[in-house]
This record gives sequence, structure tokens and C-alpha cells, in this order.
Amino acid sequence: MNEHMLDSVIKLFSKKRNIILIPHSSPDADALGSCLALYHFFKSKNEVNIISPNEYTDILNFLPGSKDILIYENDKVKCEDAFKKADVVFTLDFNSLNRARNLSSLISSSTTKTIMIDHHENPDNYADITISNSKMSSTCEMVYDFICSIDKSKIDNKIATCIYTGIVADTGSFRFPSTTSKTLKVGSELINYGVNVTEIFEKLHNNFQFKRLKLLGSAINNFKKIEGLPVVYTSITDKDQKVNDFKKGDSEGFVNFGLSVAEILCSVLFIEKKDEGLIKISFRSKGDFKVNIFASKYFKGGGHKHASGGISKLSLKETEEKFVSDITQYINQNYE
Ligand SMILES: [Mn+2]
Repeated sequence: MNEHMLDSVIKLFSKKRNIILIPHSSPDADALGSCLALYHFFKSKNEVNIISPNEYTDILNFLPGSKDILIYENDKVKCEDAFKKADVVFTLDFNSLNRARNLSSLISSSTTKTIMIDHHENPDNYADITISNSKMSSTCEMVYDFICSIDKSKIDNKIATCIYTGIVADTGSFRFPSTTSKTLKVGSELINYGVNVTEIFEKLHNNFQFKRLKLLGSAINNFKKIEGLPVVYTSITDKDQKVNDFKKGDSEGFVNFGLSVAEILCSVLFIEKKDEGLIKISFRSKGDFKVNIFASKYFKGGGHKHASGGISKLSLKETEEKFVSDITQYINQNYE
């Protein structure tokens, strides 16, 4: 935040405000951690609501304050009422209004001040105040800086827990390339507020149902390697999901197993979503392999250099065939 921005932020919150905090749809730990940290930060002197476009994984219910989150999909009237009274809207951990899905028109048509805090590349220009830095490990790290620049003395165990959770989730526990010495310094400062490092790891990673382990088994078993390319891919069919009682968030992290193979630079997961009539795609890469460019060129997606998403309206089989041909072309054009 530059000085000019900081001045307008401080001025904005010099009196009581009615604030809405919005994560991207199907929010992850970074998005919800950011919302909840700001919720605890602002709520003593302001009216604050968190509105998520849709449901999120119940793994994140351990975050303090999560029971207060409103879900737009389930509670439209209450959420729209909150919007009518709001004078400041934060959008957190996304760079384009369409990532707020069904909430995007409410945000764009409201006359409130909008503040974006986000670490994705190439942010859209919809906010009154855009705090964007794609070099940051996580939106939670940015929220930490934001809070420190306004009133660091308000940080307590709840705020620290929310921010720490988002940082560890988005950095793969401080190991992705986005992790800087400053990220670790923030982590270290948060631990001084009594954050329970082991418990957060356990809640995030060792808190699943047995059927999720079986689903992982079938995803691993389905992995295929493209001959001659540093690429592997796998899929989860509609049937796999039904047999294993698939819940939102269950497939989180599956795609990363592909990158555990020597010399593999790109791993892809296709999830068949029969009810939505599409295939959801997760792309992961390492090194110089820019998977966000591939995702946006061929699969209407985007995201980070090493972690992106996309969709396909073809069948699962056709999507896989298209993917093999597209990625072969992409690598031949860009990397050889
Ligand atoms: Mn993030």
C-alpha cells in the first residue's frame, strides 16, 4: 500500500462502517483466512459480514468465526439486505469479479467503496482501492501487512490463526517459490500470538474421511504419462465421486502427486462435474513451466504461474484427448 492509499484507507475507517468481506467462490484457506482475519480486526468498532458466494469445505470450519459466514447461495435475502446497508466491500483473494460468481453483479452495481486485496497476476480494474501484489505468497500475508499498517496492536490469537492458516495453505507449508524471507518472518511473528502450528497442520491435512483416502487411491491409479513430455494427468469420474461420497474440497492437493515424479514439470487433474455439465481442471507446474498461460489459452482458465484452473465443456474422454494434443503443441512451440 502506498502512502496515498494508506491515507485514504485510514480516513475511510476513521468512523464506524458497515463492511462486507467477500472471498472467491468455493473459497480456500487463504480466501477465508483473509476474510476472517479482517472480520475479527474490524468487528469491535464496525458492522461486519462475511458473504461467501457458495459453500466451502468443512475442513475449514476450525477457523475462528467461521460459523458467522453467510453463504449467498443458501441465504440470498439476508445477504442482499446486508449489501443494502454496506458502505465498504472488500474482495479478497481474487482479481476478477467473475470469481465471485453469483455475487459479481451485486458488487459491480453497489455504490459502496470497494477494496481489493489480492495476489493474482493482472487484476481487473473494478475496485476503488486495488491492493494487488503477485509476488506475495498469499492474500493472508497481504492482510497481515494491511492490518499492521492500520493498527498492529489489535492482532490477537484469532486473527493470527486465520492469517497463519492462509499462509501455510497457499505456500504448501512455506515451500512454494512464492515463500520469501518476509513470509517466514510474518509466520514467525504470528507464532508469537500463540498460533498452534501443529494443530493447524493436523486440521488442514489429517482431518479427512476414510472414503477420501479411497478417492485419492483411484485418482493416483488413473495417472497417465504423456510419452516424451514432462507431463502427467489424471481424472476423477462422476462415478468415483458417487462411490466415495465426494464433498467439496476432497480432491484438494491430489494433482500435486503428479509433481512427485522425477522430471515431471506439469501435472493435471480433470474432475467430471455431470451436474454442471463440465469438466473442472486443475493445473500444477514447476520450474519455468507457466501453466497459467496454457490454461488461459486452451481451457478458459488462468491463475498463478504454477497453479491454475480451467474448464472444458467436452466429455471427459474428449477433454483428455484435446489436452494431450494442446499441451504437445504448447510445449513444442514454447519450450523446445
Ligand atoms: Mn491465495
